[in-house]
Amino acid sequence: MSKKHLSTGSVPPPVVPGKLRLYSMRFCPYAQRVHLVLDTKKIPYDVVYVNLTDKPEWLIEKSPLGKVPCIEFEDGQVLYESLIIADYLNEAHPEPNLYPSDPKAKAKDKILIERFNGLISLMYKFYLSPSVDRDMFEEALKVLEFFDRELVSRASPFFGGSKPGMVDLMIWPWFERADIIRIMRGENYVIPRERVPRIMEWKAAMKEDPGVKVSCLEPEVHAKYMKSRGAGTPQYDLLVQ
Ligand SMILES: N[C@@H](CCC(=O)N[C@@H](CS)C(=O)NCC(=O)O)C(=O)O
Repeated sequence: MSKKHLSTGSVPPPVVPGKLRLYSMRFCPYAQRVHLVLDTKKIPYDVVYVNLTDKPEWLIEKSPLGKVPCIEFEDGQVLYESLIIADYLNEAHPEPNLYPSDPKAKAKDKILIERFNGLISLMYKFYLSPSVDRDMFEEALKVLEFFDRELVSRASPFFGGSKPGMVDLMIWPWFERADIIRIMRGENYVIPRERVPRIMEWKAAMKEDPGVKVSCLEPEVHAKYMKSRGAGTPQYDLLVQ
């Protein structure tokens, strides 16, 4: 999986017959959402990692917003936007179904994914903004407590039941990166276990899931990348030998 990120002046590698192609960046949490769905469903795919600072000229032809993730089919058609790709993959490759079969329960899962967006924008401030404070941390903890209560009411190890479902996979990349805040900001920013005990159990269970393990990286690695990004020189190839 440790492949160099292609940059300006590169040519896109030839398509691999029988495989979907995913344009990705090793540290992009949105791209990881798509990796998680592909790996959970064991869909064969080929990854092309892209340098998002010195973007290849061809990226815009594949991904009209110049972002990852983007998937490309053998006939050249593309899809972009992580949640739309994830939903497409779940419909086109129905096993295992990552949503509840009941339409109302499915809609509720989508509401949870939507509500998580508030936490995503807060987390980026913790990674990259020079001014953060305890009030912001408290705001983030309140969102975590909401998710903790939701897990309690579902009375299952995962939001998806006995196995990770779409909610689990769509929010996981930010939990994998949660400790970046402690590493970069210090012990004042440790998530208190007693405030979100079910989330902590869930986090440990997610780390052990076979589909999650494929893309999972340790928080220290994520922090190293995030520091390089904060310094204006993102080390996309941090894991390339
Ligand atoms: N809403 C998009 C967000 C994707 C996104 O922001 N990707 C970042 C990398 S983590 C990107 O490609 N940034 C390059 C840019 O904005 O030029 C999704 O859910 O797929």
